[in-house]
Amino acid sequence: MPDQKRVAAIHDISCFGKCSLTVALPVISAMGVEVSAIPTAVLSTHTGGFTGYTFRDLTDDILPIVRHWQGLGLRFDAIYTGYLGSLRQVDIVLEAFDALKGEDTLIAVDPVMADNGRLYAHFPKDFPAGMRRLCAKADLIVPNLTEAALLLDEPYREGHMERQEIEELMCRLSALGPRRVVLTGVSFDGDGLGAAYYDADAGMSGAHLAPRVDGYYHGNGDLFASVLVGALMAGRNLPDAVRLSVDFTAASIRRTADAGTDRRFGVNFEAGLAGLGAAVGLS
Ligand code: PXL
Repeated sequence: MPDQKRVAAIHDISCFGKCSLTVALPVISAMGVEVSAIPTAVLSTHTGGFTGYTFRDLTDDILPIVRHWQGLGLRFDAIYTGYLGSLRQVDIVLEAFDALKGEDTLIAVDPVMADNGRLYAHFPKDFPAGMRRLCAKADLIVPNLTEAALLLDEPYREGHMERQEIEELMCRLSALGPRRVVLTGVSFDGDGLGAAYYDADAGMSGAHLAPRVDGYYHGNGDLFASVLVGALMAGRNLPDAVRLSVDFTAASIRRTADAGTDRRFGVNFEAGLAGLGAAVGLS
């Protein structure tokens, strides 16, 4: 048996509407990887399309959790961050990195803050600058195209891009600090949608696309990044992990579209979890 990997996942809990921790926990666990959770906020639903949701900010709870874990001598193979509850959490999460990371810990930052050209509700205008500081300390970042533009302080461009433009974009993102970049929501033509990857150390880049399903499905960025982190922890290399994440996310969206489920509720990934485990060698 390979040694048991352990991930610390730092995201919100949206009590309804599958995203963040309610996706990261089952998905990474299904890949045979242990996940511990640090909730950044608790909301009755996510903020994408619902109104009247509750929002409990847990900024002041993060470091006490981290210090307790530190006292227990816990070690993590990856620290994986997503939606933060406040700008102040950037510095707190940076402290958490220092407190919890070992020599080989993968720091994976999904700079969750925007999509379709717009910042999510609640985030102040200077949030992207905070996220940039967090990304600078990451080994791997997983932005979508809107987040990439905000991180680089460049205008967001809708639609398809040339392969070379995508590669240059990933190089500029890597120059912020992370050696590996996985960019989501990439398309080179009308039919395919997926992700591109860049590894500065290996001098390697590429992309994997799946057939496009029209419409915006909430939580699919969290699903993608969770599969990616789980696959890397399960020993897959970056191109294989990206391929698995694109295909799993696309299949989950397709299932949801076929069922006609409300797009705000999150995608049906549950039906694919056993296959995901099998894909990383679990029986
Ligand atoms: O899926 C990203 C996300 C996570 N958590 C919360 C959100 C969003 C996107 O809107 O609102 C609370």
